[in-house]
Amino acid sequence: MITQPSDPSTQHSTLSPQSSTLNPQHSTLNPQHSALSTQPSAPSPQSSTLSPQPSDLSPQSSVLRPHSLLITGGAGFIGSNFVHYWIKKYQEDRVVILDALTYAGNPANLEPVANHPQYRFVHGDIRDYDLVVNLLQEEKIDTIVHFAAESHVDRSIHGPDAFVDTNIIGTHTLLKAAKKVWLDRSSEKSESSLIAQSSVLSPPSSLCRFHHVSTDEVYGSLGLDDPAFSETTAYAPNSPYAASKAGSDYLVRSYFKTYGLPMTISNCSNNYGPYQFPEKLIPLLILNCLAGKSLPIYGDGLNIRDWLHVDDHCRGIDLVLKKGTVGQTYNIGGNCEKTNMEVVEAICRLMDELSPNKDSVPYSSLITYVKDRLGHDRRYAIDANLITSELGYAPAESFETGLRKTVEWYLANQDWCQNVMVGNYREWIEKNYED
Ligand code: NAD
Ligand code: TDX
Repeated sequence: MITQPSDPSTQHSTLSPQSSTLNPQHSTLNPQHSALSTQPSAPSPQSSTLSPQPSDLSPQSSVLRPHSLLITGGAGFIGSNFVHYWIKKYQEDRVVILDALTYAGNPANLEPVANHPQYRFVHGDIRDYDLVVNLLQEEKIDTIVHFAAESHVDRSIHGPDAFVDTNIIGTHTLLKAAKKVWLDRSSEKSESSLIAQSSVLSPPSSLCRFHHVSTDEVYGSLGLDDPAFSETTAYAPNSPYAASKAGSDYLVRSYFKTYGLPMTISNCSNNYGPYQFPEKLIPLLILNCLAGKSLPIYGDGLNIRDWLHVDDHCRGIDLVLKKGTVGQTYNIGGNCEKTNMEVVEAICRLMDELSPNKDSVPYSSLITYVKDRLGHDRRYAIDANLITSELGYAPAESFETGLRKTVEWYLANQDWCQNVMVGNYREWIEKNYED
């Protein structure tokens, strides 16, 4: 059952477990794929650190060209930007979005691309194994880009359960489904017979990729003089959010090491850009400026984050999908460390310029120090040398250009802002800031 609805009210389909219709557009394999082999060699018995180790996984380079993508969490901030990015760049590819539309998921984020002929939205949960298996089969998915998660550190402090459920159980459900469709079937049949039957089966596993979108927070907190996080930095997650992402990373790694599921992981730094839910620092500050509300800065405001414009993150994932080494983790960063005070001051300056407050009082007068986040990590920094040297990655946006575009986007999209600052959002603000 494939839906190509034209109006938002019909965009969301749910799959029946029995669904088996195949999309005829994907009945042939791209000949470029036939040269690929991504099965790992036998895994080594021990690993020396907690984080995924390129050397003992025997990663294998390849050049892959996705054709049918399942994008989980595609109605959220980064996922929706990635959907926009992909549809614009690869117009012929099938793009299937699976999203449960939690408080953070918003169909409006996808409106600009919802009428694209290759777009399909499925309203469903990544923990629904039958749904995911059916989707992988029905759409002959060759690439899963897994964004769906509970993603806000402060919420994980108030209620960690949802983080374990979605980030760990949900990721594991996706892995099981991918193994079932891509690997268990492959082990029963030879590759050549699969290609012969490609009009009715999913692509062979050598053409498939499970890409897991993770975070730099799994590495813990740095001191001011510590070297930036590299792919071999030992994991030391400090919040329930970070621990749940670390758990999901380990599961993804284990499905490669144990079963040979072709995977890659990217651990990236703090994203910012359009469509970010205003519980996160940058949109929260912009919208509080507009509302004349205080700008809450936790602790002393000297915690450091590395800021990455979401378009640069999408470019990085694109490179990993197409050219990344199977079994490898890549750190993606913006090469842009800022204290939270530097961030709030930059936003206030931009707001003074682009939307001056009517009494011409500088927005910085709204800055208010509030009680610190529990377990607040002091500094994150990303060493992106691997993705730079191996895949040619470089961020295109500076913080100045990216932040200006972001402020402009929020100013130009007031309806979007008003529509998300209701219900759950108001309850959250009250709970987190007014306790
Ligand atoms: P987000 O909170 O904006 O969006 C998450 C999306 O996942 C929402 O659309 C939500 O509806 C969906 N979702 C949640 N639970 C689901 C479930 N059980 N089934 C299906 N869909 C579900 O998150 P984001 O900021 O876009 O982050 C995307 C990914 O990137 C996450 O995995 C996050 O850990 C990671 N990440 C984010 C950042 C950042 O700065 N935002 C940085 C590093 C890594
Ligand atoms: O009101 C606030 N005041 C404040 O001082 C908020 C919401 C945040 N902060 C601080 C906490 C952090 O030091 O700003 C910094 C950034 O906070 P968030 O926007 O909540 O991001 P962070 O906790 O760093 O996590 C983000 O980056 C890594 C994302 O939310 C994660 O999903 C991602 O994995």
